[in-house]
Amino acid sequence: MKKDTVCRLCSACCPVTVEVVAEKLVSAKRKSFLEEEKRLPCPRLDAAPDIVYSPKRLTTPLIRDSGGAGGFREASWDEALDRVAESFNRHKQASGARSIAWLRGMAADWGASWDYANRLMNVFGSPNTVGNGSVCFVARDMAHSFVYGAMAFPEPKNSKCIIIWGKNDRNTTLGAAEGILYAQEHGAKLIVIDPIETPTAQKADIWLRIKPGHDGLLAMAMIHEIIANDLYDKDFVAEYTTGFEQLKKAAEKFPADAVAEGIWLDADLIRQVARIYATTKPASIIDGNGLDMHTNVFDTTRAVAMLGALTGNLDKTGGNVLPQPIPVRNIQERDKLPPDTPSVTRNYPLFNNFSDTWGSQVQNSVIDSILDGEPYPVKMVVVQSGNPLVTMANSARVREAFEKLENLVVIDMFMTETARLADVILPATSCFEKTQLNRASIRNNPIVLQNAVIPPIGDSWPDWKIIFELGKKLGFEKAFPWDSAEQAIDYQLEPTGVDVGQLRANPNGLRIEKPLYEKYRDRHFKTPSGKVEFHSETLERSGFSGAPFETGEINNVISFVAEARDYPFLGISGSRDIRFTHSQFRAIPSLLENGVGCVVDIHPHDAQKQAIESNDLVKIETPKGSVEMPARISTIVRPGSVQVAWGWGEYDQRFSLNKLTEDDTRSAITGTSTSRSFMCRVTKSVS
Ligand SMILES: Nc1nc2c(c(=O)[nH]1)N[C@H]1C(S)=C(S)[C@@H](COP(=O)(O)OP(=O)(O)OC[C@H]3O[C@@H](n4cnc5c(=O)[nH]c(N)nc54)[C@H](O)[C@@H]3O)O[C@H]1N2
Ligand SMILES: Nc1nc2c(c(=O)[nH]1)N[C@H]1C(S)=C(S)[C@@H](COP(=O)(O)OP(=O)(O)OC[C@H]3O[C@@H](n4cnc5c(=O)[nH]c(N)nc54)[C@H](O)[C@@H]3O)O[C@H]1N2
Ligand code: SF4
Ligand SMILES: [Mo]
Repeated sequence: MKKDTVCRLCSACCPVTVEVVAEKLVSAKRKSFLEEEKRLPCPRLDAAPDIVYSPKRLTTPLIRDSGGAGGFREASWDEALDRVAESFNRHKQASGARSIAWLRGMAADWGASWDYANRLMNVFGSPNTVGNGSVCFVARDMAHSFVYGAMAFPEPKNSKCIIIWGKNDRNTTLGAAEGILYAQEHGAKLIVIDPIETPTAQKADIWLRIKPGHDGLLAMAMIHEIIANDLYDKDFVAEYTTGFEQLKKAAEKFPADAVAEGIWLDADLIRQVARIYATTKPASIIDGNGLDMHTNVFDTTRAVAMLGALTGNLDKTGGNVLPQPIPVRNIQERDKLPPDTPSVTRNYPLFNNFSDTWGSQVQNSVIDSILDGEPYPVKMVVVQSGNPLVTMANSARVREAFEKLENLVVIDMFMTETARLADVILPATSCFEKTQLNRASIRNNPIVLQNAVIPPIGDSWPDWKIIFELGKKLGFEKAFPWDSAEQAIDYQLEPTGVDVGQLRANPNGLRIEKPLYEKYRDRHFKTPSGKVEFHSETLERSGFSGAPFETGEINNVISFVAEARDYPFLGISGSRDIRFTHSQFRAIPSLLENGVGCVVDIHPHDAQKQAIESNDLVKIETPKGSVEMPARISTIVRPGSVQVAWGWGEYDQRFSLNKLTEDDTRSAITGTSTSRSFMCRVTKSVS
């Protein structure tokens, strides 16, 4: 039988059709606007049955008794949830509700169950539901929102010029990658900005091999070029923007000739790219995670976002389009928090408050509070759909913090590096075993429902059920009156006039409003001035740069630059592998068996100097730690830099990239530390 749902094996949220036989998932296929033979395959989706029916799935709650020799024993849900509720209450009594934090991963569960976790913690009295948006796209979302009130999404399919800026959709966001291929076939120019010669870069008309972390300088140089040559959209700027003169002045500090060499680029090429982008309409910019994990992400992506507004490509088909969020009920119950309950992320007030949906997003703050008691001690953590021991910067510090916790609860489908430290593990269902509302479709029509297409494996529970039942154990029956996901979704969707029944009857999605462009003509931008803000008074008032990079400097871009004498190579946390999502799926044989994966890419010149040959084991060190990986000799990296494969720490701790990264230097606005690029030492391992 064919069934429709949304794949959540990564954050791309692809609508899919699955084949189910006798309640078993047999296969799954992405939906696409392209004809069958042109669609891009996704190995993870192809392996969905292997993931769902993996013998390594957790199928029952596990408890580690204190004093028990470190091992887990199986437990009933009743006992496990009682244990968790008891710890919640004990900590609340001893140190206050705020001594408990709920830490959420990004990749797996970008859905409404975030609202549920927030709701539970808010009614319990702890403000510490913390996500990982400081390293993922939420910091960029905030930058876009400061410029034009929301994150604008590229519409590459209808573009004539596409800039892919720190993104690799071919491996990470297949729907977008198909749009790009389609546009290229229809004559669109493709410009790729990436320090690595990715397959996407190879297909580009122009590839800018930028120095990691220096994209802000490039964006400012482009803005300067466009303004200085009168290539901007004067009508749009005059009518719908504010702060143009301040932006112009800031950009004057970054002429292409002054910045080019320091960012590994050619000044003529920067000027050429600026001109092509400004004069080929419509043009879209696809910005990505390559820009996110740097301390300067906020101003960099503000400058990138401004390019779209400056050239009149904002909210036009084929440009960068503002979302049409649907009016769902906010069910987070933030107002139930007692007043004066500062969250551990309180040092980042602008980031905490910019969006009702996201809330606290500076994950390192949780580590500070556990280790340093800053701003107060956290003693218990619940990790939901995340693997922080592998995915958070500065792994050694993260491990130290998790080992210090009095209680750790992990909600996951697999036994992870993080779960091994837990005292209670709650087994979650996979995305194919649960119904939920996708955050993606709340922000952008059409709404597509994620459907449970098969029953739960073993005694695993969907995340919503785990939270609702824990809520009830804690005495919050009123806040969690629902017995099914459908009831909760209907409650949340009530203001839209749409319900689960209607969504199921429209498996390809339901639009609340037809797609609209140039919405700013009769709806204001959701900024304080109602206009596009090239200069933000809110930021200026808070002591930050009103226009991006107003001081003319970008500092602290790459980790350990001060130690470069001992750590002379520039290490880059590599692109995502299409077979895996972050630390996930290395235990799935059908995904592991195809080809190499965990490698460090070294340029032939550098390899030759140290007599490193292909597959030799290489040690990479930073002041924080070291990893070892086989070498791949490759010209995709620039001499003097290496690309380190991402996400292998779950497979083998020797490969765990975040042992190399630091979280000492952070953006004062978004708390982001640099996990993308670091100075390092590269030597052949002696075996
Ligand atoms: N297969 C797969 N898909 C995924 C995921 C996954 O783990 N695996 N994760 C999901 C998640 S949570 C996210 S956030 C998205 C991310 O999706 P993408 O944004 O596509 O992320 P990456 O592939 O990590 O990085 C994109 C590109 O940025 C480049 N880059 C690195 N540093 C810099 C820099 O300083 N400047 C510039 N201009 N480029 C740089 C890298 O070389 C890489 O080619 O993918 C989602 N989809
Ligand atoms: N150096 C460096 N650090 C990075 C990155 C990088 O590129 N380089 N990328 C960063 C980015 S953008 C992100 S988003 C983070 C990702 O960080 P995490 O979110 O911690 O990444 P994952 O490894 O995908 O962990 C997700 C966990 O959720 C589990 N899971 C899957 N589905 C479900 C479900 O439905 N319910 C529950 N309860 N659990 C589920 C999986 O088994 C897995 O253990 O890492 C960040 N860290
Ligand atoms: S890209 Fe692949 S794994 Fe990610 S949501 Fe789409 S089909 Fe699933
Ligand atoms: Mo992410």
